[in-house]
This record gives sequence, structure tokens and C-alpha cells, in this order.
Amino acid sequence: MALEKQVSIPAPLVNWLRAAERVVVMTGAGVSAESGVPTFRDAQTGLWSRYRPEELATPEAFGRDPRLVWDWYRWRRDLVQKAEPNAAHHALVQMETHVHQMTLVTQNVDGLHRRAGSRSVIELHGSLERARCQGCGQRAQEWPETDEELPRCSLCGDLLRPDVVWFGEALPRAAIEQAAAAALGCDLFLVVGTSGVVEPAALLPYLAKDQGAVLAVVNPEETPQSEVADFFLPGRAGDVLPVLIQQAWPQA
Ligand code: BV8
Ligand code: ZN
Repeated sequence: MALEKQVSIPAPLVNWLRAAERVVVMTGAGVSAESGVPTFRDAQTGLWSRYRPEELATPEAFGRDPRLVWDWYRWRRDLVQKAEPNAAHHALVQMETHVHQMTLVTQNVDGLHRRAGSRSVIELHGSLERARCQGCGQRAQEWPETDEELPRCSLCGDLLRPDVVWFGEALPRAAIEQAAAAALGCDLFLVVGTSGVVEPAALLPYLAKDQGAVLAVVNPEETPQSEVADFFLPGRAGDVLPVLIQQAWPQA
């Protein structure tokens, strides 16, 4: 029997979660770490070790060398397709069934929340699973990946690009507006697995706290948001979230 990590959840947080009408959960790469998907801060491995994500996830990098950027995204997509959602993703699916109104906002582009069964997921930074034409904007769920040819739009023939938000690009308007509205109207805002430095996503927890929501942070390390949070739960998402759900809604 695997030794249950000693996770202690403050009783007031359990009570808040049980009583909350509207809960927002914002996730980052840390929630997929236990699925084997490297976080942004993990040193890039293998042939990607010489690049920093901030250098590759930019329009400039794509303009300069679309083949390099596509190879990085193909490598990440292959890795994610082989990954499985972990206990943290499944705990959030369970939470959704208990909370009156839960909004899941993710910075992740790996699609694992949706694969785990989360229904309403706001993808602030897009998704690896989609490409879009940099010319006409047409989206594609699949496209030919060959070492020779770069993926091209079936409609206008222009280059396809990953349908993610790069540094320096605006977030999808609907996504950030929905996420901000949810933050402004929630009783409890839970931040899980993000270093909380990339804006504007990193501002959402403060919107919630400033309007009176309870703010809780789950992360093995302190983050800017954990400094101002009402509750900081040090630990891995896959250890903490299942215990939080179990204590808030003990199986009848
Ligand atoms: C914008 C998609 C304006 C792509 C991503 C100064 C100079 C230049 C720019 C800026 C600047 N100051 C601010 C900016 C803006 C910039 C920004 O914030 N930069 C930062 C670096 C300072 N933001 C932007 O550019 C945004 N756009 O501002 O546009 C604009 C407005 C109008 C019109 C035109 C333009 C766009 C930002 C989106 C970038 N795209 N991803 C892709 O994935 O390829 S960002 C990417 O990194 C993620 O999506 C995420 O948002 C971000 C950070 O990743 P995290 O998820 O936090 O992961 P990280 O690795 O950092 O941390 C992991 C955490 O997990 C750690 O805390 C760790 O402790 C924890 N952890 C580890 N294991 C576990 C765990 N937690 C729980 N359980 C575990 N087991
Ligand atoms: Zn096109």
C-alpha cells in the first residue's frame, strides 16, 4: 500500500470549498508534471536543452525558423499524446460534479483536463492539439507533418502555426474575458501548479482576492500568489487535490 503522503488540509478551507457556490480553479504546468509532461521551468531535455521556451514560444522565433518551432511543438505534442491525465486532473473532474458552478481556467496547452473529462475548460493560451493558418485563420485539428514540408492551410495554402498564444501575443478575447468574469464573481479561487509570473493569467487570482474571494494556492514551492493567499497548501497537485476532494465530499 503506497504510503499516503501526509497531506493536511486546513479545516476552514475544506468548509469554504464545501460551502462555495462559485469556484474558479486556475492551473499551470505543475498540474501535468505528474503525467510526465515537463513544466516550463524544468530544464528542457534532449535536443531542446539548448533552447529556453521563452525563445521558442514567440512569433519572432516562428518567423525566423518555422521548421525549428514546428519540430518543438511536434515533440511536445507527441509527448503529450503518450501522457495520461493524473490524479490531479481526475480530482478536478470530481470537484466539478460537487461544486454548484466551477470554472476551470488553464494556462496549459496539453489538453489533459479535457481528456480527463473536465467539461468546461477555458484554455487561456490555446492548445497544442490545434493549428491555425497564419493567413486566413482557418483552424485545423489535424495536418500533415512531414520532415520536408511545413504544414500548410488546406484553404489558402499559407503556413499553419500551432494554435497557442506566444509571448507578446494577445490572449483569445473570449477566454480572458470569461476567465476575468469568473474571477470577479467567485467565492473561492484555487491556483494549482503555476509559477504565477506570466501575465495576464497571473493577475486573475488578485482580481478574485480583491473582490473578496478566498484564495488558495497548491504548489510544492511558494509563488507570488501564495504570499497573499488565505491558504497555501505546499505539495504536489496529485497528492493534495484528491485529499482536498475527499475531505470536502467524503464518499457517502
Ligand atoms: C501579452 C503557450 C500583450 C505557449 C504560454 C516583459 C517583457 C516582455 C513581455 C512581458 C514583460 N512583462 C510582461 C510581459 C508579458 C508576457 C509575460 O507575462 N512575460 C513574463 C515571462 C514576464 N506575457 C505575454 O506575452 C502574454 N501576452 O502580454 O500580450 C498584448 C496585449 C494586446 C495585444 C498584443 C499583445 C502571453 C503570455 C502567454 C505565453 N504562452 N504558453 C506554449 O505553451 O508553447 S506561457 C507558458 O508559461 C504557460 O502557458 C504558462 O502561462 C507560463 C508559465 O508556465 P507555468 O504553467 O506556470 O509553469 P512553470 O513551469 O512556470 O511553473 C510550474 C509550476 O508548477 C512551478 O511553480 C512548480 O513549483 C509547480 N509544480 C511542479 N510540479 C508540481 C507543481 N505544482 C503542483 N504539483 C506538482 N507536481
Ligand atoms: Zn489559410
